[in-house]
Amino acid sequence: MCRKKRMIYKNPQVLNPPRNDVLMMTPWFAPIVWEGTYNFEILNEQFRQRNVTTGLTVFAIKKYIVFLKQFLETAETYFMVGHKVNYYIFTDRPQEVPSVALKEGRKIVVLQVQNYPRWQEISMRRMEMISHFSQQQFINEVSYLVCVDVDMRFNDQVGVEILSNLFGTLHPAFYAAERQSFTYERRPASRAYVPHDEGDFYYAGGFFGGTVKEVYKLTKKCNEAIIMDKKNGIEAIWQEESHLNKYFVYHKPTKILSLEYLWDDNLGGPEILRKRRFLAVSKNHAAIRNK
Ligand code: 5GW
Ligand code: MN
Repeated sequence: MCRKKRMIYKNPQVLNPPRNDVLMMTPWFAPIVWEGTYNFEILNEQFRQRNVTTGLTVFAIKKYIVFLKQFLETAETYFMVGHKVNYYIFTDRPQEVPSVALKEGRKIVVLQVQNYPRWQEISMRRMEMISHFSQQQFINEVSYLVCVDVDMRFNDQVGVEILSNLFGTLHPAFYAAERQSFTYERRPASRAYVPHDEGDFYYAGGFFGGTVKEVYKLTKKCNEAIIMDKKNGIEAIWQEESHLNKYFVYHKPTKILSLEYLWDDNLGGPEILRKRRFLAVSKNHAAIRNK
C-alpha cells in the first residue's frame, strides 16, 4: 500500500500562470515569494519530512526590549507553525525577557550581549554577533537562520516558503523604485560601495536569512567590511543594511521575499499586497531610542 500522502491540486499552468502582474522570478531564477505563486502544502510537507529546525534571531538591546512580548506572541501564532523553532534573543537585559507560552518544539534561547552607546553601533554589531554565534552555536542547533528586526509583529502566516540557501527581502520603500534611487552606499571609499549601474533590488536590513553556513558567510563578510570602514574612518550611509545590499549584488540570493514579508502600514496598501504577514510596529523615536 502506498503510504505517501496524496495531494490534490491542479498541475502548473504553463500558459496561464496564477498571476502575471508582478515579477515572480529573478533573472537568475530565484523565486520571488508572493501569495498565489506556490503550493504551501507541498513545501510544508517537504520541510516537515526533513524535520527542519529554524533559528529566529532578534536583538532587543536597551529600550527595544519592549517590543519582544508582542513579537514573540505573534510569532507563536504565525511563524513556522507546526515546525521546530529556536528563538535566539540577543539582549543586554536577560532578566527582562518576557515569559511567553510556547508551543511544542519551540524554545527561547537568551544570549547576553553588550550594549553600545551609539545606535548605529548597536545596529551594525548584529552582523558580528550573528556570525560569531553561527559558528559557535547555531550550526549545531538549527538548519536555517531567519534574522529580523524586533520592532515588528507577525500578522499572517510566515512559513517554510521563505526558506532557501540565502534569502533577502525587498525593502518596502523601494520596491517600485528605479535602480538609481536605491540608497546604496555611493562613496567608493566605503567597502559597501555599489556603482550606479549595478544592483538588482534594494533589500531590507531587517529581514534576511538562509542556511546557517550561508548566513555565517554573509554576516562574517559584512562584519569584516564594517571593520575595514571603521579603520578608514567611514561609516556606510545605512550601516549594516548598506553592507548587506553590497553582498547581495555579488552573492545573489536564491530566494527573494516580497513586500508581504516586510510591510509598514504607513506606506498604504497597494493592490499587489494580498497579505500583510510581517509589519513594522510604529515607535515613538524620541522615547524609544537612546536611554
Ligand atoms: C536605538 C536607537 C536608534 C536606532 C536603533 C536602536 C536600537 C536598535 C536599540 O536601541 N536596540 C536594539 O535592539 N536595536 C535593534 O536594531 C532592534 O532589533 C531593531 O529592530 C534593530 C534595528 O533598529 P530599528 O528597528 O530602530 O531600525 P529601523 O530602520 O527599522 O527604524
Ligand atoms: Mn526596525
